[in-house]
Amino acid sequence: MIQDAIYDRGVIARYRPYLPVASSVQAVSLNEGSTPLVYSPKLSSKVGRGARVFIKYEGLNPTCSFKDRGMTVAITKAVEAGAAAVICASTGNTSAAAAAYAARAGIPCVVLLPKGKIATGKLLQAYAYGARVIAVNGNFDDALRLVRESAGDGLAIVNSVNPHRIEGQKTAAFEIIETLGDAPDLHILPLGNAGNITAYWKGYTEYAQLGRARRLPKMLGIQAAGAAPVYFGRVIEKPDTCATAIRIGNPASWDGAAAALRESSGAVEIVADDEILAAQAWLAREEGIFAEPASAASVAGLMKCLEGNRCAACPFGKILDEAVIVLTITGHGLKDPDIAGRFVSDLISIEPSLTELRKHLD
Ligand code: AN7
Repeated sequence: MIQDAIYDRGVIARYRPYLPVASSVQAVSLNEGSTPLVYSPKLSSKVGRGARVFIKYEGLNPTCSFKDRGMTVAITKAVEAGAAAVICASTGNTSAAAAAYAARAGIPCVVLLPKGKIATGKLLQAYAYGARVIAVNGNFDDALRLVRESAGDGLAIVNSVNPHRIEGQKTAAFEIIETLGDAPDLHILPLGNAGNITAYWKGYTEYAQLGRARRLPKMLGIQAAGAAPVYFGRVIEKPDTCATAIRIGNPASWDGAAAALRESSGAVEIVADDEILAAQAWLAREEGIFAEPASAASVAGLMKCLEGNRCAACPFGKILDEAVIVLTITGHGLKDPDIAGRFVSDLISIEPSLTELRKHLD
């Protein structure tokens, strides 16, 4: 006898009472969530003072990014509302998730992508899941504006301007609290369109209000230096970074990010592209965790704070000994094979003989 729980263990099945999905509504799910919280001994010892650093590895979701948590709720609600099709603008991961969950629901999906600035893996996913892919001659902010303008055309918008996305994404904070037994002292994550920091803060505060956590973390958002509107406090007209996922100049959830930063006594920090790429390599080689560049920004941010050249507002200097720090790795490294291509520059090729092989074994 197959139990119901075997069919669906996604975030709606596990957190329905905390989500805007009635018990009568069938979830559109791919068993997203339940991602591992991986202890990082090397980051912990780098931080020192008895700190423990954990990585919430969201790259292990069904489409290999954190976007699946919000998309299961957004697509479930779109189907419930009778939407004929869904649309989103994306720097890549939202479109991959939207395409997959729309396929699962059996409804068409249109994705608008900034032309030429999408990591190959994400583009392939959108096509593989059968989305209609449209490249916009402009950046993500232009694509999102276009999506918002299309609102009257009978398409449900599944960008994080859709509040159901935030609801689903907050479940990552629930899982962290359940695993640790409390909220961490500090939570570090990349900051792009600002939906995720808004969602984590909502999740942490909701669980604290329910008595599931005794404390709240300080939130530390990391932006790429060339695409840092929240850090600089102004819209960036031409955002630029190798971390294409967070190449965003005018975040839709700016207000949510500002509230999370203010209420948590957190801060936003910037990292340069070379710091992001160095952190990506370090995390893969030292901890065995392969992150896409935007996600490696979290690690780069932590390293920058450790080196002491952090901004005045940085909560890092204020955290106590034996702090618990969580870092979100938002997307898998395989998402962006072009950036990762630099790792294979020293490819060795040999004839299939043991003598040949031995020349390379010392
Ligand atoms: C790997 O897919 O905005 O601050 O359109 O893909 O919640 O936007 C992606 C964002 C971090 C930033 N890490 O999160 C999109 C999109 C990865 C991402 C972010 C994104 P938000």
